Order: sequence, then structure tokens, then C-alpha cells
Amino acid sequence: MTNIAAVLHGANDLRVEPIPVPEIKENEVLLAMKSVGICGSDLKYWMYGKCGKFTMEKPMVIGHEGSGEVVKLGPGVKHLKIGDRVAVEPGVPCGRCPLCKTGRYNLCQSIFFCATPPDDGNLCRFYKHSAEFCYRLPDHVTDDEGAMLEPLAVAVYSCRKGQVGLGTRLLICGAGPVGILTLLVAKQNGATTVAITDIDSTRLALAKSLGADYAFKVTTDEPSTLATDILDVVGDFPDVTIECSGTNFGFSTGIYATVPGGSLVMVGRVPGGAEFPLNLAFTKEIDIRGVFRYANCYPTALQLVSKGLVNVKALISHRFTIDESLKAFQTAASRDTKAVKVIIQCEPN
Ligand code: 572
Ligand code: ZN
Repeated sequence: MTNIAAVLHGANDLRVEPIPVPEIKENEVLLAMKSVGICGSDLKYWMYGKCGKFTMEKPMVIGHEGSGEVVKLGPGVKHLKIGDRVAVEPGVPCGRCPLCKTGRYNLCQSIFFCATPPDDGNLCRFYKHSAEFCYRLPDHVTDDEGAMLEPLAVAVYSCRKGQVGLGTRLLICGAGPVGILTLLVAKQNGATTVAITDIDSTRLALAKSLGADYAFKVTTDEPSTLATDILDVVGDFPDVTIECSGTNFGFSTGIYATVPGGSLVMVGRVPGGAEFPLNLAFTKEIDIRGVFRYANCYPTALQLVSKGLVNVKALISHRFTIDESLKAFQTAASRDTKAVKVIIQCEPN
């Protein structure tokens, strides 16, 4: 068995190179990785060597949206067998701290998280992971769909945080993968009106084809103008805004557009911290809710895909092999390619 990985050595230095096959311990499994999606944070590490407060101090295997096949079982693993295909939940918390014990394990301060420095990711051929955070995929769920459960989990969590339910009128700022997946989950939850905004017409067209009731192309630099447009066209204020663009513009649009007493869910992260009209949020009593990754969402994400309720395949725009990882990253980062979700296949041909 030989292993190769997409190793990021620093900004703009991604190399596909041999690495050791990991040794597994109790309650771990060795996986032959199948599909790994590229996320916006992977692109940040690739372009700048950092993302948010996390800076790479040493080379790091990239990738955290993965699926794989169990090839070896550590002692104590009961719920999996060799040959099972699984989706990998990339965050493995300590399980012992108060946050873990109350189920809010995404906030665990000693969580291992794939491709967040100093932790290695899973864009490689062989990867070890805690069996507890591997979810067996039914035969009819593909490897690509297994990888897509990761961003789908973010969407499931975001809708939970926004209490998106029957009759909710929702505004989503940003039609990237998480924005579009949030649309799909919201519709399943019974949201009756979903409006979505973006600067990119191709992404808006995809959102419309997947069920968005309204798509707004951002053509102004004044968020209150867009908010007024939305209100004019939709006829109602949204009860909830889920901000997935990671821009000040998206945050501000949410504060202006959301109905008084409504809520704004923060999913996108604005580098350096968001600036938005906080006093308006005060006077409108808008509840601002944070989303940091997700907790307890993989089982729901898997059910949504397994029952055919959410079509995650519709987001996959490009596929590459692991040897072509650099090309995959270039494709994902480029505006011209119209990439939505780029998936890398780790299996040798
Ligand atoms: O799918 C998990 C995920 N989480 C993201 C971004 C992309 N993908 N978050 C935003 C960035 N933060 S962070 O703490 N960080 C870079 C680790 O700033 C994590 C959550
Ligand atoms: Zn991600």
C-alpha cells in the first residue's frame, strides 16, 4: 500500500506527493478515500496560507469534504466493517468537555478538524479517522454525495439555527454551494418563499432551477436599495435571513431586509470582522445568530440525500483525479470556469 496526498506547503504551493500510510488505534478506521470536495476555506489556505485566525505553520494535507471505503478496522470498532463506504464528518471533538457533553461539540476547544492547522485533511489515498465520525452510506448513495454531506451539514445547521420551518419566508445572501444547499434544505423544511442574492448570474440561474422563488442579482453597492427591491418584488419582509456571502454587503442587506423581530443567521465569515448597521438591528430587535461549522447534522444530511429529498449532485460542476489536484484548485478558484463544487476522486484509475 502506498499513499499520496495533496499537501499544501504554503501559499501557492500545493504538491501531490507520497506520505506514510497512517497507523490506526482503538476506535479508528483506515479509509481508502473516494471523493473529496474543495471548499472555500481550502482555497484560502492555498492562496494565502491562512484562513481566519488559523495560519499554517507547517505543511498540511488539504481537504475536509470527504467520503471513503473502510479498509482496516481498529480494535473496538463495532458499527462498521471492511468494505463499507462512509461519509467522513471532519471534526472529531474531545467528547469530555462541557460543550461536548451538552451536544455543542462544534464549539469544543480541542476539536480535531481536517485541514485546519495544525490538523491534516483527507485529500489523500489513505486516511485514518475516528469510526464514530464515519457514517455508512447505503449502496444507492454515491461517493460524491457522501462528500457533499459536509457542506450539506452546514446548510442543515444553518436552517436549524434560523428555525426555518413551515411557512418561513427566507432570504439567503450568497448563492455559493452553502447558499444553494441552504435553499434546498429550507424548501424541505417547508419554507414557502425563498429569495436568494448573488453577484453571479450563473449561480442565480442554478438556484432558480433548484427551486428559489426569487433570485436577485446584486447590481447596487447600497444594501438598503437591494433590501427595498426585495421587499417590492417579494411583497413581504423575510422572517429570516441566512447570510452565506461572507460580505459586509450581505450582512447589511440582511439587517435592512429582515422583518422587525426576525433573525439573521451568520454563516459566511467576513475577513477582519463584519461591519453592518448594528443600531438598526437593535431597533428592529433582530436576533443575530452565529453558525460555526455544525453539530449533530450528518445523520439528517444523509437522510435528505438517501431519500432523494435534496439533490446535491446538481451542484457538482467539475471532477478531477487526485493527481490533477492543482488543476482542480485552479478551476475552483477561477471566476471564468463557473465552478460551483469541484470534486476530486482519490482512487487510482
Ligand atoms: O465546512 C466547514 C467549514 N467551516 C468554515 C469554512 C469552510 N468550511 N468556517 C469558516 C472559517 N472558520 S475559522 O475558524 N477557520 C478557518 C477554521 O475561521 C471555521 C468555520
Ligand atoms: Zn468547508
